[in-house]
Amino acid sequence: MNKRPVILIVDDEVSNIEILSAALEDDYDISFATSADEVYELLRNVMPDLVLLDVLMPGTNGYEVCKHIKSDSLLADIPIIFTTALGHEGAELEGLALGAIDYIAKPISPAIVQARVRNHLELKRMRDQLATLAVTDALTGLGNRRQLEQSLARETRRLSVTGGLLSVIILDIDFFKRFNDLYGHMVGDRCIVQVAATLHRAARRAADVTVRYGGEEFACILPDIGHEEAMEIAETISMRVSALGIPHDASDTAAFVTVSLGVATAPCTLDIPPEAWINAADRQLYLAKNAGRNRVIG
Ligand code: GH3
Ligand code: MG
Ligand code: MG
Ligand code: MG
Repeated sequence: MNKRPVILIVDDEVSNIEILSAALEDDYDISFATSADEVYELLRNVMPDLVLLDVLMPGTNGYEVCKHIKSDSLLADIPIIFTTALGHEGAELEGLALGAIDYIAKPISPAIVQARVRNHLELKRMRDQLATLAVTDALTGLGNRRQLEQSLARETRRLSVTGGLLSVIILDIDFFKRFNDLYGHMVGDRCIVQVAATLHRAARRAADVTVRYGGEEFACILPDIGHEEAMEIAETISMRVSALGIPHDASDTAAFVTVSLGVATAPCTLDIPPEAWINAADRQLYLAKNAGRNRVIG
């Protein structure tokens, strides 16, 4: 069952909250706050899909709340609609300039609120879908190269603060051009999907990121994993791909599809660029290929 969207209503007047809730509660789960302090508290616990935000409140006003939400990278994508009795152009412009998506004048019309909320939630859903598609590989469902770059940048930054280790595994299918030539491109695609699924199962902690970053090349980003453990994961992947038993009569290494893997591990510091892990793992992969393929080097 799909979870109902959560709408956070912020208004210092309880009667306004009641009117807005009545208009929306049939379709959405409602959270509410009557002051900025309550909003900050709530945002940490509830991740609303949309915020209806009053401007005039005692203490911190709605504009300040909007700025706060927009400056927090975890919250910045939440659409904000101002609802206020300040019926002049300047007030509306200020709200929109701060990043609010819309502005509804009080007294509100329930039908208009329903329609605008529905439209903005639909736009948000499509934006989120697009953002996911932009980092997903269409053939395998793994992350793509853009995902690799984003995740590496994020994890190296995060681990620089905690002083953690980062391991990266790069994997390349052996003699895959010959495989395509012998069995055809469609069978080749199916082989890529099977290798991807094997990789995904082997690196499945929430923090692990697995991507297809080239035609038959994959990478695993393994935060807080040391070299020994990364080598074990790579060996497991190698064994499991062989165990798939995908016939490959044109391979020099075995009668079935095999892979070569390169592993690199280093503690994160701000002066090491993210691509250094890829370059290092790539060098190990190159050595694995030259040493005869179907092996892990790290
Ligand atoms: P090596 O053992 O040295 O890696 O040899 P290789 O033939 O696997 O390496 P190379 O990088 O020269 O060739 C990769 C081949 O992968 C080329 C192409 O035929 C195939 N390939 C790349 N992308 C795709 C894809 O999306 N689908 C299929 N079926 N094949 C692909
Ligand atoms: Mg008010
Ligand atoms: Mg290749
Ligand atoms: Mg290859």
